Amino acid sequence: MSEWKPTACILCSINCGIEVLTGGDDGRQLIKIRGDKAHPSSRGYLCQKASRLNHYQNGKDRITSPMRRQPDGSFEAIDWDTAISKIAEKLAAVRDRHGGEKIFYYGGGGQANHLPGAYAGSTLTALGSIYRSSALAQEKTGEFWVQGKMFGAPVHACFHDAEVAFFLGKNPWQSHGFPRTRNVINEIAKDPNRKMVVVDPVRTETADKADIHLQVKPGTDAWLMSALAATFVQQGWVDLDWVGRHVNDFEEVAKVLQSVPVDQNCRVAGVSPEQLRQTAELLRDASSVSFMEDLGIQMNRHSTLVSYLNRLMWVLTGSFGKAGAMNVFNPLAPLGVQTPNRPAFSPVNKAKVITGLVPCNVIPEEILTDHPDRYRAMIIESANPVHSLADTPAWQRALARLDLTVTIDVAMTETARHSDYVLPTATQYEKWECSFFNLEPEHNAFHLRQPVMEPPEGVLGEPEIHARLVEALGGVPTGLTDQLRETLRSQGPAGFGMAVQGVLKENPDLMAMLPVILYRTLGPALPDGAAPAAVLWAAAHQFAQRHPDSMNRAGFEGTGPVLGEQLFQAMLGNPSGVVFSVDDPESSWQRIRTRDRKINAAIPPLLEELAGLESTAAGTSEEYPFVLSAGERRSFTANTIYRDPQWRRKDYDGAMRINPSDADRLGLADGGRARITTRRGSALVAVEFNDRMQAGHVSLPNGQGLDVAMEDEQPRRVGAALNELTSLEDRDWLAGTPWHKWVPARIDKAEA
Ligand SMILES: Nc1nc2c(c(=O)[nH]1)N[C@H]1C(S)=C(S)[C@@H](COP(=O)(O)OP(=O)(O)OC[C@H]3O[C@@H](n4cnc5c(=O)[nH]c(N)nc54)[C@H](O)[C@@H]3O)O[C@H]1N2
Ligand SMILES: Nc1nc2c(c(=O)[nH]1)N[C@H]1C(S)=C(S)[C@@H](COP(=O)(O)OP(=O)(O)OC[C@H]3O[C@@H](n4cnc5c(=O)[nH]c(N)nc54)[C@H](O)[C@@H]3O)O[C@H]1N2
Ligand code: SF4
Ligand SMILES: [Mo]
Repeated sequence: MSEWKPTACILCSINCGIEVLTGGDDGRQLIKIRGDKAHPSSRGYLCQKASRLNHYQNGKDRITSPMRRQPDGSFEAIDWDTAISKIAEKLAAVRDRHGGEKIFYYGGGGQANHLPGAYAGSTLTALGSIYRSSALAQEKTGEFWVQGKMFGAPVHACFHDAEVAFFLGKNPWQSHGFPRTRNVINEIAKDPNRKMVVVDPVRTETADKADIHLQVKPGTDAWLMSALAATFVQQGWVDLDWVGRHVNDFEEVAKVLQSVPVDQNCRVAGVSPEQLRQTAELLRDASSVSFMEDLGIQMNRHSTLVSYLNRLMWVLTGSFGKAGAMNVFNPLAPLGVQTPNRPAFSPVNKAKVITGLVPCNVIPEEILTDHPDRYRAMIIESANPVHSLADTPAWQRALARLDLTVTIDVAMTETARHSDYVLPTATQYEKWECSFFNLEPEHNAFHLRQPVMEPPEGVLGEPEIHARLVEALGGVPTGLTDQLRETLRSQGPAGFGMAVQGVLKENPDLMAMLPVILYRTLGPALPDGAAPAAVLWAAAHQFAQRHPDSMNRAGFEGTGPVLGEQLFQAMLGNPSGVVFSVDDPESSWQRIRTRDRKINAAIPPLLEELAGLESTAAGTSEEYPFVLSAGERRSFTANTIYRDPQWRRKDYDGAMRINPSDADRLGLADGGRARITTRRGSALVAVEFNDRMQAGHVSLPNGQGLDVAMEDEQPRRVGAALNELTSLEDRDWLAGTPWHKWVPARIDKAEA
């Protein structure tokens, strides 16, 4: 008899706890899904997307054997030993001929599977690879850069007890972004003492619930947000005593804001000065404000500047280090692959590498060149860059140019089809997995998920793939793992811990190999096949060392290795997740990592960009009169995790939304077709009349237009593949993040 098994939804960064019933003819279907009330942060909450997870688990493009591309472009199935030895041999050849730094790594984890990234560090170190990237470098790196300069620590909102919630280019009703999102939004909307502000050109579902909707013109947030910030300075509303105690170099910022032409900027942004003033007064009078920005500004013009202006608003309203405001959180482990060597710039374009990530838009340029430092090989894991990153044709050309591309995925994706080798891995319901999206300042929870079924024959988990690659590359000294396994057997965890420390002390270079070493030593000794969790042993001990007080408040007792061991055991023993860190908001002031624990307000290059804003914003042209938002989160989008379009209950074709007045003028029919053309490409799209859109602005949903195998047919495409319409060069000057929300476009009636 089947029983409810705890796991998580893997469709967005919130990773709500779920319980599933497995069954069906082969016993491998997720036949029922419900929210897990025992999950510490989601507490039973789910949105409409989770009930369809069987479309991921039993997706049509699933692969269950390593595949090698033949000269004619078709794929042959090969066995694992051949795959690992050939791949290791070819990667080693690139390393020996051109240098390991020519081997690029992309991915490492999607919305919920972050263990691959933790193990990949070992493989990359064995190869001497140092350049890498992930989807974060096409959305969050500008934000990370500003965050680092101003706070030196990660900060997140506390919406559950904020008096005012401020959403900037973010539609949390659809995209989520904090636990139990819709419940929290509804609570704020219902409470007469709490308010919500939304900055969005579209009247979104979130805007429907807001007290103030600043319906900005697309791409003009820099003007709007600088006018908002300037109002505080020009009206003398800044609490100078607070600023004096907590902020460095405020005068430099105030000087620039003093000369911002507020009314003129309002005109550029299409927002009335009265509404701006009303917003400023609301923020001024609030006891606490929590802010959240997202793709609406991060994939747009002046994106890093707007991330900065957002943070200046935290400063101007005193919204840091208190309940309901912005606060520092303690991540369990850093996101992404960690290796010792972190370059500051990319090798060819000298693009800024932020938090270890090369800007996604730069990568193809650094392959499609004759520069001697170009990348020569690529390992892609848990990501579909050919489809998901700007300029799909450039990515296809780039992968063709490489000596070798290896992709690790559950499915035959658009990227896999352009790879030399494809390694099939277990789905997230077939293996131990976890996410490091643990971003809560007050009660931070971690969820180690157990498999709910065995993987099919022929696939391996990523930790095993990396261990085999490392071994084939000779990355771990022979005998070391045997020796450590023996120590663990004879001396238990404490003796093992000391032995590991001894090994690392003697040979610090082995630090990056630790994940694979732990997987092969501690791993087999863990109960229920939990070997993939072995790397978390190190994460738990490191966390306990850094944040013993936060752990004590979360109910863990003691200090040092005892505390670390307790945390690791708590992860293994709580299949619905565990709270590992509890902090009060005021302690944010002790946890920011700037010189003197004050916020650094001045970022000179961004103040310069601000001072240089023109009196008009970049506009569209006669040739391309519309602004296309290329990638909107809707009720039935989930990146490319669900490949089969059948999962969608609504919006099967992923329609282009257009204001009815524009549509009428162009002679389009609701439910009909249109052709959309950008400087880069063109696509046929379904048309949806939608008065939530302002005139001149159209949107297409993200993650559509996949080439999916449909029952014995050739791959068939449903919806538009957006990145055939986007360009590499349309990107932020500082962070290199793309302007997907601001793509000039032309729309024509499609001939039937
Ligand atoms: N349903 C669903 N949820 C998801 C995902 C999914 O695919 N589907 N993906 C997840 C991922 S990976 C991410 S990164 C998040 C992203 O989550 P969000 O950033 O919230 O999602 P988007 O819909 O891409 O963009 C947010 C808003 O930006 C607005 N916008 C467009 N142009 C502008 C502009 O010029 N200025 C301003 N201020 N706003 C503008 C859009 O109208 C939109 O409402 O969602 C996550 N959650
Ligand atoms: N134009 C435009 N482009 C966009 C966006 C946009 O708004 N507009 N949004 C962007 C954003 S914010 C993001 S985050 C990216 C997302 O784009 P990607 O980084 O490509 O991520 P996903 O679409 O989530 O797909 C992840 C891949 O992981 C695979 N996978 C699933 N489970 C596992 C597993 O357990 N192991 C392995 N190895 N693989 C697995 C899936 O099959 C899929 O191929 O798209 C970006 N692209
Ligand atoms: S997609 Fe919905 S159910 Fe799934 S994790 Fe995100 S909010 Fe939760
Ligand atoms: Mo994302």
